[in-house]
Amino acid sequence: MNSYIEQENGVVPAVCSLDCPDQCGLLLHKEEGRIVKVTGDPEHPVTRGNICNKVRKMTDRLYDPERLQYPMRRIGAKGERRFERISWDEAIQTIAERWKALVAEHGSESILPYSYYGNMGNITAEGMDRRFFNRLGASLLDQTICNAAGAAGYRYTMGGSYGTDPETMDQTKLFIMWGINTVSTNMHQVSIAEQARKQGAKVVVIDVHKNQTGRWADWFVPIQPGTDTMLALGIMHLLFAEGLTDDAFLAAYTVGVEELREHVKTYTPARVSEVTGVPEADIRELARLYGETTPSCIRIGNGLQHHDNGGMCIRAIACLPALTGQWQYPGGGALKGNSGFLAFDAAALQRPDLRSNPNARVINMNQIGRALLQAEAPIRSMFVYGSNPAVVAPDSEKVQQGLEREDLFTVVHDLFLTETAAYADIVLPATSSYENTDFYTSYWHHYIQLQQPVIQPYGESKSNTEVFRLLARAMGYDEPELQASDAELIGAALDDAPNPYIEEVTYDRLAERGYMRANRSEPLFPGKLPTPSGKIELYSKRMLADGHPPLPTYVPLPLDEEPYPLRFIPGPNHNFLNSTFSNNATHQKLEKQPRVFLHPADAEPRGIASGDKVRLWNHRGECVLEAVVGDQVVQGAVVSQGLWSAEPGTKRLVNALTPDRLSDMGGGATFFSGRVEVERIQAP
Ligand SMILES: Nc1nc2c(c(=O)[nH]1)N[C@H]1C(S)=C(S)[C@@H](COP(=O)(O)OP(=O)(O)OC[C@H]3O[C@@H](n4cnc5c(=O)[nH]c(N)nc54)[C@H](O)[C@@H]3O)O[C@H]1N2
Ligand SMILES: Nc1nc2c(c(=O)[nH]1)N[C@H]1C(S)=C(S)[C@@H](COP(=O)(O)OP(=O)(O)OC[C@H]3O[C@@H](n4cnc5c(=O)[nH]c(N)nc54)[C@H](O)[C@@H]3O)O[C@H]1N2
Ligand code: SF4
Ligand SMILES: [Mo]
Repeated sequence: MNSYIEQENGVVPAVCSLDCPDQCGLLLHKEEGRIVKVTGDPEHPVTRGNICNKVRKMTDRLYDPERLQYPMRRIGAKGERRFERISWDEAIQTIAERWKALVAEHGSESILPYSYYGNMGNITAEGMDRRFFNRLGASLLDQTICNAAGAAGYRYTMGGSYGTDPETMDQTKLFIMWGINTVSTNMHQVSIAEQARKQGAKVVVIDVHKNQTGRWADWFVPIQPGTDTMLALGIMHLLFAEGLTDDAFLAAYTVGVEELREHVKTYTPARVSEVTGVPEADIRELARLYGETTPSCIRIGNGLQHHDNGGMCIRAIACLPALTGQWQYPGGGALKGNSGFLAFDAAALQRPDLRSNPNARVINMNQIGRALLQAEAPIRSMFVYGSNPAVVAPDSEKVQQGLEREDLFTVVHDLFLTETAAYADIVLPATSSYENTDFYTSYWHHYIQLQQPVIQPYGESKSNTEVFRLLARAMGYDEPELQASDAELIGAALDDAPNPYIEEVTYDRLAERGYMRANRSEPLFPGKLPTPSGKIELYSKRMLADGHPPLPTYVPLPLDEEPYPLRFIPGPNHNFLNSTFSNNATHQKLEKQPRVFLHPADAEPRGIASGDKVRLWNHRGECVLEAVVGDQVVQGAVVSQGLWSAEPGTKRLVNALTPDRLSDMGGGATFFSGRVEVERIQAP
């Protein structure tokens, strides 16, 4: 099994471990035991040898001189970045002793794991760690930072994370890229659309910002932030009014069509135009184009759901393909995510039955700042891995205050001394995904891939699974489940998974073949959806029971707690992956500067011109960026790109400004619903 590691030279297969829908097949080129080049694997059926620029430059991150090599203990003040080297034994003993004392004195809930998908490997991100923290009885983390609102909204309509298979989209005739910056965030969706374009397909992009994706579109539709539900309802109104619906499909596969038909009568083009800023004629043209083109596919992005009304927005858009019966056609439908097809046996992997504290409290990760500052039953220790909350979590001033607490015992396991690790008491070095065994399930295409170790662990670094095995031993937990090997963990997740789409997938077969496809991916129809009715729910009783309007309904964004004039949309950028790469010189150089885009009508009254340094602020914090003035962004919104590293002396943490309110559904984040003021500052 260790053959790739032992191979000093040559080219070996791998999978990209980053939190990106494409989940590319890679080739790692080795010389003298080191990876010297990363390219795409032309054999991968979907990604076909093309990879993004940031991962082509991955070796600069893997072998960055700043990469952590050994465990460390803090010797300066929190945040000061002064540490000294310690042994693994000492690190693990220190953590175990501290945790034993906390459990005895304050209960196991005083300990909180904080993690996300810095490495998408399933046993790394949600495997042995879950077993360990279940046994410990720690507080649970609700992992809501990415797609919780949208997943909940889509589930009300469709029952689960099931969408169009990208491999059928060469047949698609109309793509609507809705709130997604595909060119940067899902590049193979662009390649597939390009293929379809050669057969005459059209691409529409609906966004608040005409970024690289908007510029690539055949038709760019600018829209006011947070008003997309209104546009979806306006399209529904016109589809019904103009007889463009597929009534046979609606009768067979949906519930609530008559209620919806009646409900959308009030969403007239005039009303929709007033709210969205999309001209009436464009709304009519868009509805007609959508109603008359088959197959069409809506690629639903994350931009929509990072708003207070984001769950409902995805819920509403997910109704559209049903109205024109798109699910019947290869290449038709919508794609928010496809993780349902590759769902593995999470209970067998994570073992919730090991929970020593079945009633452990749940902390929403979007409110980690608040949670760390709460006086009642305080969190006394936090273990952070696969995430960088000091940069990525909303309302970062609060997060920082929490991390500064002298009485908080913080452990960070990462490849780098991140902004979060700067506050740690103990820092543990993590292996990269190319040093580990794991299995990867895309949330966009239909392939499962196995990663086997390709290089030796860097310095003294260890994988997540190994760290939790060590901690289990040091805590005195003798359950054999806490010492399971990586192969056993993968087997538990896959071998008897209760998911018909992967019934053939086992660890052994995967090890033999490298990757495997979900064995049935298309027959959403005719078939039974995992909704209460088994059909697409245009009207949802479950929503009513959960306190939501049962039909898609437009709810305006709140003004924010304080009435600042501009809506701030701080999304990701092209060359970083969330905050990953933001600390690597190569990738920083590719992005040059953190910038903010303003409409001339917002910039001129403030005396702001392109190139000016500007200060953005609100009641939560401030941030200094370089202005770009132009009508590529809608009036009233300011857009930044990238979660830049918070190097000492800089003020470029965009999350200093973002709200930690939760969205309408799923406890999701509202990164894009905050408001700010902007002013020009003189260059120093
Ligand atoms: N290069 C790169 N790729 C990535 C990532 C990365 O950081 N860098 N991150 C990965 C992760 S974890 C995720 S979740 C995805 C996210 O990638 P996407 O799904 O593309 O989501 P975002 O980039 O957050 O937002 C997409 C677009 O929504 C727009 N938007 C914001 N508010 C609204 C609105 O109210 N209405 C409309 N119509 N548009 C709006 C923004 O301007 C932006 O262009 O990308 C993944 N891929
Ligand atoms: N303003 C704003 N904020 C956002 C977003 C936005 O669009 N705007 N997007 C949000 C979204 S969609 C997401 S998904 C989150 C993502 O937020 P995070 O999940 O925190 O993602 P990263 O910033 O990439 O940090 C991942 C960390 O994991 C580390 N890591 C990688 N592999 C391993 C491993 O094997 N083991 C361990 N222990 N560590 C590892 C990396 O070095 C890196 O420091 O950010 C959210 N924050
Ligand atoms: S980040 Fe995305 S596009 Fe780039 S190599 Fe990884 S999976 Fe492919
Ligand atoms: Mo995400």
